[in-house]
Amino acid sequence: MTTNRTFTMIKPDAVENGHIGAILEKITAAGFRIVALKKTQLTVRDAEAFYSVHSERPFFGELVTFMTRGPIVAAVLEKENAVNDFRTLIGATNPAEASEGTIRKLYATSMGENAVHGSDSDENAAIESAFHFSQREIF
Ligand code: 3AN
Repeated sequence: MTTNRTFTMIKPDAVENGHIGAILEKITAAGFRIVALKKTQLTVRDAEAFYSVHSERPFFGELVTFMTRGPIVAAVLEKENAVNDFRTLIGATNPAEASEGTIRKLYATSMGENAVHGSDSDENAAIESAFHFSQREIF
Protein backbone atom coordinates (compact mmCIF):
# COMPACT_ATOMS: atom_id res chain seq x y z
CA MET A 1 0.00 0.00 0.00
CA THR A 2 2.94 2.35 0.57
CA THR A 3 3.26 3.03 -3.14
CA ASN A 4 -0.31 4.37 -3.18
CA ARG A 5 0.25 6.88 -0.41
CA THR A 6 1.74 10.33 -0.14
CA PHE A 7 2.29 12.79 2.68
CA THR A 8 1.26 16.44 2.77
CA MET A 9 1.39 19.44 5.05
CA ILE A 10 -0.81 22.51 4.78
CA LYS A 11 1.86 25.06 5.68
CA PRO A 12 1.63 27.96 8.20
CA ASP A 13 0.80 30.56 5.51
CA ALA A 14 -2.26 28.66 4.27
CA VAL A 15 -3.40 27.90 7.84
CA GLU A 16 -3.04 31.60 8.80
CA ASN A 17 -5.00 32.64 5.72
CA GLY A 18 -7.91 30.33 6.53
CA HIS A 19 -7.45 27.88 3.65
CA ILE A 20 -7.49 24.53 5.52
CA GLY A 21 -11.07 23.66 4.51
CA ALA A 22 -10.70 24.72 0.87
CA ILE A 23 -7.45 22.79 0.44
CA LEU A 24 -8.83 19.61 2.02
CA GLU A 25 -11.85 19.94 -0.29
CA LYS A 26 -9.58 20.18 -3.37
CA ILE A 27 -7.66 17.13 -2.16
CA THR A 28 -10.72 14.94 -1.63
CA ALA A 29 -12.40 16.21 -4.82
CA ALA A 30 -9.29 15.05 -6.71
CA GLY A 31 -9.90 11.50 -5.47
CA PHE A 32 -7.51 11.25 -2.52
CA ARG A 33 -8.68 9.46 0.62
CA ILE A 34 -7.45 11.01 3.88
CA VAL A 35 -5.99 8.12 5.90
CA ALA A 36 -4.38 10.28 8.63
CA LEU A 37 -4.91 13.93 9.63
CA LYS A 38 -3.76 16.27 12.41
CA LYS A 39 -3.21 19.93 13.23
CA THR A 40 0.13 20.39 14.94
CA GLN A 41 3.09 22.78 15.16
CA LEU A 42 6.66 21.91 14.25
CA THR A 43 9.48 22.72 16.65
CA VAL A 44 12.73 24.09 15.20
CA ARG A 45 14.24 20.66 15.74
CA ASP A 46 11.34 18.99 13.88
CA ALA A 47 11.65 21.35 10.91
CA GLU A 48 15.44 20.98 10.73
CA ALA A 49 15.07 17.20 10.72
CA PHE A 50 12.18 17.15 8.24
CA TYR A 51 14.04 19.41 5.78
CA SER A 52 17.55 18.10 6.51
CA VAL A 53 18.04 17.38 2.78
CA HIS A 54 17.98 21.19 2.27
CA SER A 55 20.36 22.01 5.16
CA GLU A 56 23.08 23.36 2.86
CA ARG A 57 20.71 25.50 0.78
CA PRO A 58 20.77 29.30 1.27
CA PHE A 59 17.07 29.39 2.14
CA PHE A 60 17.28 26.75 4.90
CA GLY A 61 17.11 29.19 7.86
CA GLU A 62 14.18 31.04 6.27
CA LEU A 63 12.42 27.73 5.59
CA VAL A 64 12.78 26.56 9.22
CA THR A 65 11.59 29.93 10.58
CA PHE A 66 8.58 29.87 8.28
CA MET A 67 7.61 26.26 8.94
CA THR A 68 7.71 26.76 12.73
CA ARG A 69 5.93 30.12 12.97
CA GLY A 70 2.45 28.66 13.35
CA PRO A 71 0.41 25.46 13.16
CA ILE A 72 0.33 23.18 10.14
CA VAL A 73 -2.02 20.40 9.09
CA ALA A 74 -0.29 17.09 8.36
CA ALA A 75 -2.01 14.33 6.39
CA VAL A 76 -1.40 10.99 4.72
CA LEU A 77 -3.31 10.56 1.46
CA GLU A 78 -4.16 7.44 -0.51
CA LYS A 79 -4.85 7.14 -4.22
CA GLU A 80 -3.47 5.25 -7.20
CA ASN A 81 -0.21 6.98 -8.24
CA ALA A 82 -0.52 9.18 -5.13
CA VAL A 83 2.93 10.85 -5.15
CA ASN A 84 2.84 11.99 -8.77
CA ASP A 85 -0.86 12.85 -8.89
CA PHE A 86 -0.52 14.95 -5.74
CA ARG A 87 2.51 16.84 -7.14
CA THR A 88 0.35 17.61 -10.18
CA LEU A 89 -2.53 18.80 -7.97
CA ILE A 90 -0.32 21.16 -5.93
CA GLY A 91 1.61 22.62 -8.90
CA ALA A 92 5.15 24.00 -9.24
CA THR A 93 7.24 25.00 -6.19
CA ASN A 94 7.10 28.62 -7.38
CA PRO A 95 3.41 29.63 -7.47
CA ALA A 96 4.15 32.05 -10.33
CA GLU A 97 4.95 28.97 -12.43
CA ALA A 98 2.12 26.80 -11.11
CA SER A 99 -0.65 25.79 -13.52
CA GLU A 100 -4.14 27.27 -13.29
CA GLY A 101 -6.34 25.46 -10.78
CA THR A 102 -3.47 23.97 -8.78
CA ILE A 103 -3.42 24.43 -5.01
CA ARG A 104 -0.28 26.57 -5.12
CA LYS A 105 -1.67 28.76 -7.92
CA LEU A 106 -4.80 29.33 -5.82
CA TYR A 107 -3.34 29.66 -2.33
CA ALA A 108 0.46 30.14 -2.33
CA THR A 109 2.02 33.56 -2.11
CA SER A 110 5.70 32.94 -2.90
CA MET A 111 8.39 30.29 -3.50
CA GLY A 112 9.06 30.09 0.24
CA GLU A 113 5.48 30.41 1.43
CA ASN A 114 3.89 27.99 -0.97
CA ALA A 115 0.87 26.72 0.99
CA VAL A 116 1.45 22.95 0.80
CA HIS A 117 4.08 20.25 0.88
CA GLY A 118 3.91 17.08 -1.19
CA SER A 119 6.33 14.15 -0.96
CA ASP A 120 8.64 13.77 -3.96
CA SER A 121 8.95 9.95 -3.93
CA ASP A 122 7.31 6.84 -2.47
CA GLU A 123 10.33 6.39 -0.21
CA ASN A 124 10.08 9.93 1.18
CA ALA A 125 6.29 9.61 1.53
CA ALA A 126 6.83 6.66 3.88
CA ILE A 127 9.58 8.44 5.84
CA GLU A 128 7.60 11.68 6.15
CA SER A 129 4.38 9.87 7.16
CA ALA A 130 6.26 8.00 9.89
CA PHE A 131 7.78 11.30 11.07
CA HIS A 132 4.31 12.65 11.88
CA PHE A 133 2.05 9.65 12.52
CA SER A 134 2.18 6.43 14.50
CA GLN A 135 0.54 3.31 13.05
CA ARG A 136 -2.39 3.87 15.45
CA GLU A 137 -3.15 7.20 13.76
CA ILE A 138 -3.36 5.84 10.19
CA PHE A 139 -6.71 4.41 9.02
P1 3AN B 1 8.73 21.16 -3.27
O1 3AN B 1 8.06 21.56 -1.98
O2 3AN B 1 7.99 21.67 -4.47
O3 3AN B 1 9.06 19.71 -3.36
P2 3AN B 1 11.54 21.60 -2.70
O4 3AN B 1 11.55 20.23 -2.09
O5 3AN B 1 12.55 21.95 -3.74
O6 3AN B 1 10.11 21.95 -3.30
O7 3AN B 1 11.71 22.66 -1.52
C1 3AN B 1 11.18 22.43 -0.25
C2 3AN B 1 10.64 23.75 0.30
O8 3AN B 1 11.69 24.67 0.44
C3 3AN B 1 9.62 24.41 -0.64
N1 3AN B 1 8.28 23.91 -0.48
C4 3AN B 1 9.75 25.87 -0.28
O9 3AN B 1 8.95 26.17 0.86
C5 3AN B 1 11.21 25.98 0.13
N2 3AN B 1 12.02 26.52 -0.96
C6 3AN B 1 12.46 25.86 -2.05
N3 3AN B 1 13.17 26.66 -2.85
C7 3AN B 1 13.18 27.87 -2.24
C8 3AN B 1 13.75 29.14 -2.56
N4 3AN B 1 14.47 29.32 -3.66
N5 3AN B 1 13.56 30.14 -1.67
C9 3AN B 1 12.86 29.99 -0.55
N6 3AN B 1 12.29 28.80 -0.19
C10 3AN B 1 12.45 27.77 -1.03
